[in-house]
Amino acid sequence: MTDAPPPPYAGPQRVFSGMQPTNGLHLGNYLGALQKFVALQGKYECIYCVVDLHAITAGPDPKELAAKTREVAAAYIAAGVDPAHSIIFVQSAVREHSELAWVFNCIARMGWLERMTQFKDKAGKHAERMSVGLFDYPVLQAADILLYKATHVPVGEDQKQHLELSRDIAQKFNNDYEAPGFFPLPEPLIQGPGARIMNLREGTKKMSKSDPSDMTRINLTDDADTIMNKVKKATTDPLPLPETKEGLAGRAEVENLVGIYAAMSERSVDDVLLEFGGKGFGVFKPALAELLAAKLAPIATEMRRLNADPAALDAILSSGADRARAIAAPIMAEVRERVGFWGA
Ligand code: AQP
Repeated sequence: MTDAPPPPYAGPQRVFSGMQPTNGLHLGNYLGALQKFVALQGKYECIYCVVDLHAITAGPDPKELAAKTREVAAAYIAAGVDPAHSIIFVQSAVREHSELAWVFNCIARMGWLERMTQFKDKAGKHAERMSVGLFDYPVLQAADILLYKATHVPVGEDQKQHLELSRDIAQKFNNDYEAPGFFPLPEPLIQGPGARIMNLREGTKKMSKSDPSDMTRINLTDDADTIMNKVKKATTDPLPLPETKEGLAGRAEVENLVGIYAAMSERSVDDVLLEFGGKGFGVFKPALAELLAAKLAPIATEMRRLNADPAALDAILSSGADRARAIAAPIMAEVRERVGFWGA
């Protein structure tokens, strides 16, 4: 006799995602994740978090953390996340994130975490000098998602492996605590032309907040002159743009710029090459910079307006934390009960 498969998760469909307030958001964060945050509203109940517990793995200045946290919340709203519908809140304001992360620390295996390529990339040759928090980051991420029993997680491609770990943790918890179907196995929502935006100087590295050079990324708050300067200085090669997608093979930096143009103009790469194929970067780069400046300017303006009123942002974040806690607390109470904690 074979065991029947565990029942599928039968709870509500819910979206959860977050971004770290380590530095201002960039075009990769926008195209890889934030644009999807906005598009998913109306289709799902959406919960968007500013993940400050994650940010302290990078040791930010405590005097700046709260301001940077508000800035990420402002970016969410300026890009189109509506706080009247979606929940926007700060991770550290809902203590259950840390509590569930500890339970998951006792579920996840060292071998699972040792395979995480993002830790290897961030630690480089100095893993032994890194904080335990940076190593443990994907376990906290699993807790963030599963604390709300989220079923869908919009992220960039770099987060695919972490999402697989979240699924493994959910499944092992369900098995270990004889709770079939208790946690959903969250689905990453990664597809789309902006899933992996690369560094403007090195097409093999992803665009990142923590890169020491600001010239490697387009920030959401960059003005038109800054964008033009960064795009003009972006690495390319002496050849003209190819006529077809196949011609981008082996030209990572060019592929990245064409991909950005396609994503920002909501056109296909083929369509962009139909217009620019055979032309030089003297034509393409200014067109790309102008497109970026036109699309990002309204977001930057709205971010400035929101950042000028920190009390209003705090009110949104407090109400978001109350709404998040109302979902998280009963789920955490059930976890405590299943784990067998005293008083649960
Ligand atoms: N280059 C990228 N292309 C597409 N998506 C990206 N994301 C990040 N970089 C790119 C997505 O943005 C979301 C927020 O990520 P995060 O704040 O948790 O940090 P991260 O993934 O580590 O991104 P950064 O910008 O590189 O931050 P630092 O330098 O602080 O580590 C995620 O959905 C991510 O996939």
